[in-house]
Amino acid sequence: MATVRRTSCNLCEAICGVLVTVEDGHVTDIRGDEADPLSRGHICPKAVALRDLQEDPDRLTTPVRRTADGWEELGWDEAYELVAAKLTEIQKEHGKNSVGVYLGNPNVHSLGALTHMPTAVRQLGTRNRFSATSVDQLPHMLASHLLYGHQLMVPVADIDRTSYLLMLGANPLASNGSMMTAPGFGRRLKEVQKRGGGVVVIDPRRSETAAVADEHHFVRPGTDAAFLLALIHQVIADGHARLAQYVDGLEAVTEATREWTPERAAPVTGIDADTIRRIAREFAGADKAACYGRVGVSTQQFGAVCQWAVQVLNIITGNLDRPGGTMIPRPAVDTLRGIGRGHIGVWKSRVRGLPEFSGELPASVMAEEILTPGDGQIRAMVTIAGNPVLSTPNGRKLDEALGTLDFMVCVDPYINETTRHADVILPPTPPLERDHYDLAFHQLAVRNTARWNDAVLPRPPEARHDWEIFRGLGLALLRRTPRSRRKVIASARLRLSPKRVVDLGLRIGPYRLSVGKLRKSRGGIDLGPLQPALPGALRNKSKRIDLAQRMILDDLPRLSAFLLAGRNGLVLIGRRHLRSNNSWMHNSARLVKGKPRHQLLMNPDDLLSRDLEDGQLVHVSSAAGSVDVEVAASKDMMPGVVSLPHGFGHGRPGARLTIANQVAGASANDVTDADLTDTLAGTAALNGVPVKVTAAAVIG
Ligand SMILES: Nc1nc2c(c(=O)[nH]1)N[C@H]1C(S)=C(S)[C@@H](COP(=O)(O)OP(=O)(O)OC[C@H]3O[C@@H](n4cnc5c(=O)[nH]c(N)nc54)[C@H](O)[C@@H]3O)O[C@H]1N2
Ligand SMILES: Nc1nc2c(c(=O)[nH]1)N[C@H]1C(S)=C(S)[C@@H](COP(=O)(O)OP(=O)(O)OC[C@H]3O[C@@H](n4cnc5c(=O)[nH]c(N)nc54)[C@H](O)[C@@H]3O)O[C@H]1N2
Ligand code: SF4
Ligand SMILES: [Mo]
Repeated sequence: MATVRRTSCNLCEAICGVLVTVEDGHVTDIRGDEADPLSRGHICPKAVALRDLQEDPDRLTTPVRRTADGWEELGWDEAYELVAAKLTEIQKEHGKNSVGVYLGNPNVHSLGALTHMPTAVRQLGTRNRFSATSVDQLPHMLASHLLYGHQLMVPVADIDRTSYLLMLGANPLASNGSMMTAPGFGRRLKEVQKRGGGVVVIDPRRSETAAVADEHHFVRPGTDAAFLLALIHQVIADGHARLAQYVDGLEAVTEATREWTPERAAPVTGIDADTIRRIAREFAGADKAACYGRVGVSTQQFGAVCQWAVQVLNIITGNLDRPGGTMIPRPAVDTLRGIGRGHIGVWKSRVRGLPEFSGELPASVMAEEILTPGDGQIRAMVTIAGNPVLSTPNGRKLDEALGTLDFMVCVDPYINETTRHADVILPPTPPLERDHYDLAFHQLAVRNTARWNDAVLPRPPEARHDWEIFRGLGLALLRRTPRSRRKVIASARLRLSPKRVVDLGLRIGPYRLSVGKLRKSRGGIDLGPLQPALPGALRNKSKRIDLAQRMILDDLPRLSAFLLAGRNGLVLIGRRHLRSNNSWMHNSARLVKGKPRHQLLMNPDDLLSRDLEDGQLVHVSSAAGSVDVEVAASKDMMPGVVSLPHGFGHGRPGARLTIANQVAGASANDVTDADLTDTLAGTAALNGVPVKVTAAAVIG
């Protein structure tokens, strides 16, 4: 008999409500849930892959251990004991920091990981913690920490009410939006236009989003900071800056941006001065405007300056905290409460001296921390929901480094490019077998809503949820530590179920909800549009916003020097595709079907001047490494810029994934350079990597 169950897709930040049809224990259909107050029926092709994940023969369901004769299954309790014993032994001999941890992207999409993983990881007490944050949204978090007193208080563009949206380095038509939960982003953009509003996209590639915008301007990768500073300069010069009474520091910003004129920005960015001036005036003049910058302006050498400047532009034009501008969501569980306000530079990485941010070191230093001998060298790694061999810069070097470890454990359902180095792999249940409440993305959503989802399918008896794995591992580690109050609290935390944690959070949250109340609602509860919340919601002690952040202003001379040095050759940037999800799910044939999309995109003039032809195999090389990949001519590329998607380039020996042809190709991160970072906070500069492109050598 067929039953239809409600849940949400957690594959990206849009958290769409979906209806899943189950017949005889198998999923037979997945569609959008019209009753969902946030997603209103929207889904994308990735949702069908939820079903493929469920039935995927490549997916592990029980722990495995590496032996001389290959992978061997083992029991859960045995696995926890083995892992805890090994990690404790290595730490006893070489110190706490000898164990490194990488936390990958899917952790933020899993309720059980968010409720239980931090407690388990804390038991390791290591400073060598890394995560996808430093190859992603770190600059947003730094800007929020500095300006609003909390790393996760990130204002979102109020897209449903705005009349002018300026987007830099974001392609929501492929990504479905990020650091901004707005399911059906494309439809919401159209609604902006229907209301008579304008959408302006700044991107070195005429992306899918640029194609539907009212205006698109190419920008030289990594130079957006000059564009944004010029906008700020112009708004101030025109006398259009209007500050809320709780904002300070305009004088210092005026002074710091005095020289950053549109005329100065024009030659370096490639956007002419009149256009910059016009955009500044339209932005300041719009009755409601929002500036939003995403991955393209975060994972570059001046990501922190960019994200600060995005905020400053919104603040000085009076758009922060007003409907149609940028606003701070108020989710039913106050996620910020349980998470620290953030800190930077409290310690530095051992080898290169890059700063920690909120307890994590930049992923760019991971390989060198494993490979460089000495006190504090990493000898064992724990990876949780991450595939850093494909996802972090200079992945080849990391790949080699992982091969030298004394021990590695991965919490991951697949044997892939990274986990093939593991000694033990602990696979969690797939999304449809788990309960879900979205702790992360309601905090970034363009409308306040709340939804609890019971698991659609039962967990098979031999499988474990991720939170059960963290409980098992955490308790096994705790058994090896002396008695303390801290230990008692940690054990108690690990024993609570995620449902209990969410229920408590809902009850003490701003709307006094409960799991029971949410369960009774069809598709979730609508808590209404975003509401003004400042200055009350600010988490810094002064309850004021200081625009003049020393750390950022002191970084401007580095920006000047970078721009002055100029660049002649090609630079590499990244991209995403709708039918591809970071470094995984490429074994879902239904998801990745269609035309190949692994190619290096290059402007036809750049091909011509190098005597290269559309479709041929080319050699792409940087200071860090090289790949051979097919090139595709594309007029959508800015001259001088080439683009490769990340997460491709599977098929390393030992990985056990049935990858479809469409995602063959090469890993962009075999070319990106771990030495190229935004030194201010250590974010990887994955965009704007200087490269050479030549014909690939013909073998044979
Ligand atoms: N060149 C370049 N590199 C990039 C980017 C780019 O734009 N360009 N983008 C960066 C960004 S924004 C990010 S977020 C990172 C992402 O990079 P990662 O942090 O590596 O995350 P994913 O690529 O999503 O890898 C997912 C891993 O988690 C496993 N997994 C999937 N679901 C679960 C689960 O529920 N539980 C557990 N335990 N494991 C699971 C998968 O098998 C896979 O190994 O890549 C970054 N790398
Ligand atoms: N289908 C799908 N959806 C996803 C993902 C996925 O892999 N597949 N990944 C998810 C993750 S982890 C994230 S973080 C989000 C990211 O979501 P987005 O930020 O929307 O990411 P992208 O689609 O990579 O878009 C980045 C854009 O920045 C441009 N760009 C590159 N360099 C520069 C630059 O220097 N300046 C400017 N102005 N632009 C630049 C690129 O051309 C590209 O169009 O997407 C999420 N959603
Ligand atoms: S946009 Fe697609 S992948 Fe993202 S949550 Fe919705 S259905 Fe899932
Ligand atoms: Mo990301």
